[in-house]
Amino acid sequence: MIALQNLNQHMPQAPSTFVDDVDGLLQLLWIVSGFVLAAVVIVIVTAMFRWRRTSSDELPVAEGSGSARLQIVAVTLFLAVGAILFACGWPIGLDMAVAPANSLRYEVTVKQSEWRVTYPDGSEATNEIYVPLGEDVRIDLTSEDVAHSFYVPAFRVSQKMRPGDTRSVWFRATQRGAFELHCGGDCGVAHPDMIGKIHVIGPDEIEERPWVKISGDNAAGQRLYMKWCIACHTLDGNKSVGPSFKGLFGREEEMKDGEKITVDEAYVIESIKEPSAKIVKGFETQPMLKLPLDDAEIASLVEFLKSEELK
Ligand code: HEC
Ligand SMILES: [Cu+2]
Repeated sequence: MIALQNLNQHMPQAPSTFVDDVDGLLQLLWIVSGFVLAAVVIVIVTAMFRWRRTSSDELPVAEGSGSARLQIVAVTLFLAVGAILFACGWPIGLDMAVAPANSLRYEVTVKQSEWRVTYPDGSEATNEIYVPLGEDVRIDLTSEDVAHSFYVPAFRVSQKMRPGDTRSVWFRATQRGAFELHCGGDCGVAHPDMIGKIHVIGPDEIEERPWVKISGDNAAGQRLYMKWCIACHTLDGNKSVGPSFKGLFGREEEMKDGEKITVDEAYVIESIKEPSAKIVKGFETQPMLKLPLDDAEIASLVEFLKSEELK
C-alpha cells in the first residue's frame, strides 16, 4: 500500500470528478495483478523444488493425471475476478461515455497543430479553452486532417477523433487552474506542438468571456502568438522559456554580452527575424529558433505586442 501511495503522488493532481473513480480502478488493477503475479511465482518456484525430476529414469507424469477439481476451481476463480473487475469498470465507463443532458456544449475542431474551440455562445478561440468550475462541459470533437485524440491527463479524460466523424467527451472540473491538453494520438510531425490549455475559472468569471479578449482588435497577431510563440512566451509577466511579453515595449534589458537596450519595434522585428542576433541575459541556454513568418505576419505580431493589454 505504501508503494501505491507513492505511485499516486507521481500522478497529476485531482481536478475532475473522474479522477477518484479512474484512479481507484487503476489501484484495484495493481492489487489484483500483484496477487496474480505472486501466485504464479509461488507455484513456479514450489514446483521447481517439489516436483523436480531427480533421476534420469524417472518418467514424466502421464497425461490426464491432473486434478479436474483444481482446474474447475482455478477457472471459476479467474472468471469471478474478471467479472468483478468488469462490474467495477462498467458503470465508470458508462458515466464517462455519456454526457449529462444539460451539459454546456463546446465544439473543438482539430488539425495539426491547433485546437480551435467554439464556445457555447458561438465565439471562437485557439488552443485555450475556458470552462466554468463545477459545471458539466461537453465537447464535440472533429478533425480536419488525421486522427487525433483529445487528452487531458489531469482530468483522466481522453477521446479519439477522426475526420468526418464527431465524437464527444465530457467532464466536470473541480479545481481552478490551467490544465494541459495534449494530443493523445501519434498524429504526425506536428504532434508535439499540439498543446493546449483548459482554464478552469469561476462561473461568474466566464461571463466576462476571457477568451474574447484574445480575438479583439489584434486578432491576427493574437492568433499568430497562440500558434507560434505561446510555448515559450507568456503574457502575464511570468518567465517561461523566453522572457514574458508583458510590458515588452519600452522595457530596458541587458543582453548576454552586457549591452543595454530599450525594446522598440526594430529590436522586436530583429528578435523574430534573427533570434540569435541579440540574446537576452539569463536566457542563453535555450535559443529561440527562426520561425517561418512573413513580413505581414510579423507586422501583426508587433501590433499585438504593442497592444494595451500587454502594457
Ligand atoms: C522555442 C521557444 C521560443 C519560441 C517558440 C519563440 N521564442 Fe521568442 N524567445 C525565446 C527565447 C529563449 C528568447 C530569449 C533569448 C533571445 O533573446 O534570443 C526569446 C526572445 C524573444 C524576444 C526578445 C524578448 C526580450 O525581452 O528582449 C522577442 C521579441 C521574441 N522572442 C519574440 C517571439 C515571437 C514574436 C515569437 C512567436 C512568433 C517567439 N518569440 C517564439 C524563445 C522562443
Ligand atoms: Cu494530434
